[in-house]
Amino acid sequence: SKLVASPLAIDFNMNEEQLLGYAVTFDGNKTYEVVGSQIGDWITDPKILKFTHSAKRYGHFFEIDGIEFDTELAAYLINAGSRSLSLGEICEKYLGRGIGEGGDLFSEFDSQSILAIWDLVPVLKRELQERGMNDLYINLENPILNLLAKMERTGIAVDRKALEDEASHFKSIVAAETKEAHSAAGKEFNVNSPKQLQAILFDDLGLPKTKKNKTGYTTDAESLQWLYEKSKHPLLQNLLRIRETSKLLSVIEGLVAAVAKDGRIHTEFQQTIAATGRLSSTNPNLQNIPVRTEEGRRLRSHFIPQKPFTKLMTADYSQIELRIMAHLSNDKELIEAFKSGEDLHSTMASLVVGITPSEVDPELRRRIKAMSYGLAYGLSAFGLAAQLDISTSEANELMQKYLERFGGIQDYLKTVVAVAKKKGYTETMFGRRRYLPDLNQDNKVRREIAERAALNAPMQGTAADIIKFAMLNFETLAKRAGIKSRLLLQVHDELIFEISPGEEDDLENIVREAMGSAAKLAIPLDVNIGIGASWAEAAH
Ligand code: DCT
Ligand code: MG
Repeated sequence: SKLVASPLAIDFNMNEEQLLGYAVTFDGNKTYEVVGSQIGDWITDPKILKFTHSAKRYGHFFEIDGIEFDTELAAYLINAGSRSLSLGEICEKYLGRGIGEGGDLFSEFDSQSILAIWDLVPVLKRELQERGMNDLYINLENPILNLLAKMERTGIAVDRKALEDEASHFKSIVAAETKEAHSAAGKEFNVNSPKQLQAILFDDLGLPKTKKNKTGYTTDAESLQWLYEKSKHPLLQNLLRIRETSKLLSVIEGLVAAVAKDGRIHTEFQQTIAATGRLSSTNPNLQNIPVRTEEGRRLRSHFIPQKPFTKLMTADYSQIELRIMAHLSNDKELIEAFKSGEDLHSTMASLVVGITPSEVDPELRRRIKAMSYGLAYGLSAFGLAAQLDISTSEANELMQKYLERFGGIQDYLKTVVAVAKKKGYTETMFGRRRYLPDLNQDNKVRREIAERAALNAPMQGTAADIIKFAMLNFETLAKRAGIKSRLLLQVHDELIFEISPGEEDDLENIVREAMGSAAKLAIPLDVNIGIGASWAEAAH
């Protein structure tokens, strides 16, 4: 360690799983290249400050500490909508020079990369500073990079055998349904071929035509559902079940393939993809396992604790986007509705229609709830109409009434778009920006998409910021308390923990504190916690 000067810029060369070497510079002039899979203890020394590019990609495999600045992460924060975050692209953009063509670590190219990282640091720091995002970078995104890498290395245990059994189970359903589909159609055909499907449905069976597309008429799941309701032809039931089951099957196969030697799945969290600031999960995607279906819950039951850990805990924020909407819009009625402690959606529905909450029927509650989330997520009147199965004019009318009643929300949403148009970007409570150049587009379709993005980016983005702060709070509090229980996953507004024997109560207190204190809103953040022998059992 003593021989390594700080700060240093470092770049790694890896194959699938092994480090092949690395390059460093201590001054931006001279570069040092080292071959081999060994690095000294200094790589985990937090006092040896490092400049990196895309450090989490490496942190997925081995521990790196002391990352002071990551050029990919900073470039993402500066312009979260950018798809061009490779070192070459940001080097072109901010330094006006290239880093050469390909080559491995030990060529000219890589001394250029390492020098590019070094030179980019002050430039990107200035860009962050100018946008007022220094604190967000230092206090949130940079520490989250390290935490996500640690969570990825930890992974989550699964019952591989049970997942394999699920795969066989769903395979046999697909096979049986395919057989039935063939007999319903009166001949064998490839159920996955849109072309053959079109011939059977529209030519052979003469069923009503769906929407036109490039190859004829669409056969997507939604159209098949429509066609089933229209015709009640049994073939469509088989086809729909095949679609649903195949999707689940591919999720399961993805999970099975991802089980590592340690019996755990190590997803990769994408920190620099979503323009809102949300995380996504890939290889495999653990954020898209169906939540609401019986089958989805069964898949979650195969995510389990591994010795010496004994249970899993899930903790999620309830209605976080709506709480943020209440806070940002400062709508008195919405804040009251939250504070009244009665059922939020019924209370809101009663206010919109002018009846008492107890008079609100489930359908009205559902509509108002969809309305609220629609606003928070940037759904159009058209999308709302489709979701509620009502006409667009009915949806518009509902939205009108809703916004009249919650005038603060209406004012807020108008202001958000107007301000974003003027500034060119939206901001979260914590200063995360999203640039939306299309807000000043002449093209109406593109402009309206940008307007909806402007509406929901502050709410979704603030929710993303808050849960990230909660994760960091947890790390601090858990370390201070000396507990061994650990954070495994983040699924949007939910965190999943693995519990060390005897720590249930301590963990619950820490998690409540960490999540509850992540932001000060006009109404408190509400956290639900569940404990169980699997992810499904821990859900609530
Ligand atoms: N959701 C959505 N649009 C809807 C309904 C739900 O986007 N029409 C999303 C956002 C919240 C998340 O799903 C969880 O859904 P619920 O638990 O149904 O929401 P809730 O506000 O907790 O309502 P409830 O009191 O009915 O559980
Ligand atoms: Mg709920």
